[in-house]
Amino acid sequence: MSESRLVVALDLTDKDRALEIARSIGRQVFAIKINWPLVLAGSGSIIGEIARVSRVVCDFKIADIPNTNSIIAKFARDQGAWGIISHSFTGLESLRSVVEASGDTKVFSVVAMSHPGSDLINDNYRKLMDISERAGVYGYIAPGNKLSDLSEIRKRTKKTIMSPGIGSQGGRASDAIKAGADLVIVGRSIYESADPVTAAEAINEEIAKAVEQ
Ligand code: U5P
Repeated sequence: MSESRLVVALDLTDKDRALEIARSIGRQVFAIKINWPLVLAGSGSIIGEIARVSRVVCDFKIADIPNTNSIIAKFARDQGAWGIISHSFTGLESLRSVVEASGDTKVFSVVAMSHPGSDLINDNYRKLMDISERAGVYGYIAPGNKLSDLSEIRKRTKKTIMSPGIGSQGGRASDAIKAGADLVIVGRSIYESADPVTAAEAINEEIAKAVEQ
């Protein structure tokens, strides 16, 4: 079977449960994404702990001045993060500081979001992609539940697109893949499930079928 395209978001504040899920699904997913809830519940060392069982994407949506951005990005890199998510609306200097401090850790910039009310960002994806290209990002975050935005962004880049908005936010993994996502992010539909391993497997199968079509 080809490699999974599933990135599981573990937005839990129960560190033990998060580690339990990470250890059980680590080998069947592309990566595990961690966000502020899990880091604030424990410490940044959770990045390294999860990195032992899976690639880790740090979804810190970095959005500050260049110096602060560099400190955050370097921390994630030093803990062993495979990827890091940054905002781009703060401008070229801020995003470039993330790219420079990340070293081999891959930087994904947010150019459109999945939630209601994200129009301010989504209406500006062209400008945000321009900033991101100049900063040298590795890939993009674009919504898997807003397929017209996702496919417009796909048309403008060959870079890796990672898409949230699947399951609890109404999107379908297969639709997001067909609209141009390379990787799909799924959180609650997996970590709130009674059986996260089976839930992740079902999404892997749905994606594999969509890729074959
Ligand atoms: N996320 C979004 N939408 C975005 C950018 C990031 O949902 O536009 C993140 C959320 O912060 C969460 C995950 O960590 O992706 C989606 O979780 P869920 O809705 O699948 O539970």
